[in-house]
Amino acid sequence: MQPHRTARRKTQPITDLVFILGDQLSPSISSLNATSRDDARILMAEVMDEASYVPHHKKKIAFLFSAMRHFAESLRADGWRVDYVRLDDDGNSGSFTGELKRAIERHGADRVLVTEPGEWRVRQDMETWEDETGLPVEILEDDRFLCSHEEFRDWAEDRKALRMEYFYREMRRKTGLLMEGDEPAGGKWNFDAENRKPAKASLFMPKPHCVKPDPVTEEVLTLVVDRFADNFGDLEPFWFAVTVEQAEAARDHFIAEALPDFGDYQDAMLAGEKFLYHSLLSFYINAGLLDPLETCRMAEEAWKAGDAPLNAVEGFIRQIIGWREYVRGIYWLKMPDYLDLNFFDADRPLPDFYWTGETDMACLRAAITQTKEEAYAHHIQRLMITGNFALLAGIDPKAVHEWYLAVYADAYEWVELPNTLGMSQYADGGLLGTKPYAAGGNYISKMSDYCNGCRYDVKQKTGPDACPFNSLYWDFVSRNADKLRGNPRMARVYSTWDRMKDDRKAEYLETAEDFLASLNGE
Ligand code: FAD
Ligand code: DLZ
Ligand code: SF4
Repeated sequence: MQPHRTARRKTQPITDLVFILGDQLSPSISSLNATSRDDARILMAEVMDEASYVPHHKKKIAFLFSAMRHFAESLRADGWRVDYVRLDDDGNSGSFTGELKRAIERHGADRVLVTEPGEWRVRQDMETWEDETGLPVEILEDDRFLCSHEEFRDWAEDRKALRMEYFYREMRRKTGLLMEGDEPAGGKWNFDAENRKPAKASLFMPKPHCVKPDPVTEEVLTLVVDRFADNFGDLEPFWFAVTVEQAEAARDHFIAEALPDFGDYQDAMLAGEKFLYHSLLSFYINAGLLDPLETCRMAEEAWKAGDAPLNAVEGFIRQIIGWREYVRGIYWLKMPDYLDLNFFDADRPLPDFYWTGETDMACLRAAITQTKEEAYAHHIQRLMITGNFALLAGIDPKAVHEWYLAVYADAYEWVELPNTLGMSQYADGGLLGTKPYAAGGNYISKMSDYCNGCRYDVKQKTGPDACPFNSLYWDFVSRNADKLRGNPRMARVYSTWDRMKDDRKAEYLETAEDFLASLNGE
């Protein structure tokens, strides 16, 4: 960063208005790198449009606003001139465009600088800014990502299938992460086969890194109580990191305490253990407080130092330079049409219990209750509990998408939509996955201990006490036969279904029908 120079500041005309959005809280964001302290006025704004385009979890709003306020302070301390507009400030227009126009009225400017946004809808707004303001608007690439939109398009061009695994190998080669010359460290690109162990409750389970709210956060918490009282989720206890330094401490904590077991238990679920060996870093990476590549390099260092095994470190790095980059590529390649895809024509409304957690199904109750409490659930809960249920029950994928976008503190459409609509709901017909992530109760019983405390019996297949996932699974298979039968990865499933006696099939379908009719009191 450049040294702080104040002497010439007051008389110098401002030339650059730099708009930093709430998920651009990175000290080296491209919009800042394109200007200087002498030439720039920074704008940051809490706006109602962003705070309400879905009914965000209270913790998500509190996290973003507190992190934004802290980031503005750190920029000021570093010599930048910052206009920070609070949600309740007089005259707040409620929108990015409105706040940009007001800032230009206040200060004048020769040009607007902004880093490209994560979300399509914001990009659409940004494209109108030159007309709205009469100023040149430079939309700069977001170089916090390894793969630009152009690079992803080049990679995707002419490929029949856009498989993450091949994209990931490109990213390994590009970064040199876990590479030994041209070969992957340990002789394999992917160690997932070793990563499917069910977890056991342990005295040594890592605890999350919690940060006590400071006065800035306390003020934001009061604002959220006042303005977002009816939103989903518990505001307190609030434990998120809200500064770069605090997020870095959370990362150090993860690398020391949980990374070594991250691989082994990546797919495990345990009642009463909300976090297991996951990193809880997505909030910070997505908001910009942590640099993704630096985070991967630190994990790689832990492996090199012998502090974490290769299967754990490879698995962790794959999620970040593989999945995270890949879903962003897919989002920008396929939007805006992606949002409306609905391969199965699913149209059932989202059951109320997604907002309350009030259901007899212990696995769903646990995943949703912890989502309410923490604005967090780990990947397998999102994919194989709430996602799997919505898929089997034929819930409208857009309603499912809007739920995920609202309830998780790490949710921005660029990352949430491909994960939900694509990976979890197969609404894109198999662009992201080779087959739907659909599973009956057996899978949940194998990977978790939820079934022990459930009013349903996972071993019963049909009837009022049978685990609903069992009948819903076959109902899903039967209902979507015309769309899935041709998929080679579904061949065994359809051969089992075809061999099943008709009265057995009818029992499954009746049980599923009764259960579905009971959702939302149909
Ligand atoms: P860890 O398990 O510790 O993983 C490490 C890091 O890898 C994460 O912090 C994250 O940055 C990255 N990562 C892992 N899996 C993915 C993935 N599939 N896509 C992108 N990045 C990944 N992730 C989000 O960041 N925001 C979302 O809104 C989001 N919505 C999801 C919705 C559904 C239906 C599903 C199935 C997954 C979703 N994910 C989302 C991916 C994943 O569940 C979260 O990234 C992860 O649970 C965050 O917790 P963690 O930091 O403890 O992750
Ligand atoms: C998520 C969010 C919320 C809740 N509020 C704001 C806000 O008031 N101001 C802001 O700049 N950003 C906010 N964000 C993050 C934006 O929604 C995000 O920057 C865009 O969706 C682009 O990805
Ligand atoms: Fe979930 Fe079925 Fe197990 Fe109950 S029995 S916890 S509904 S998988």
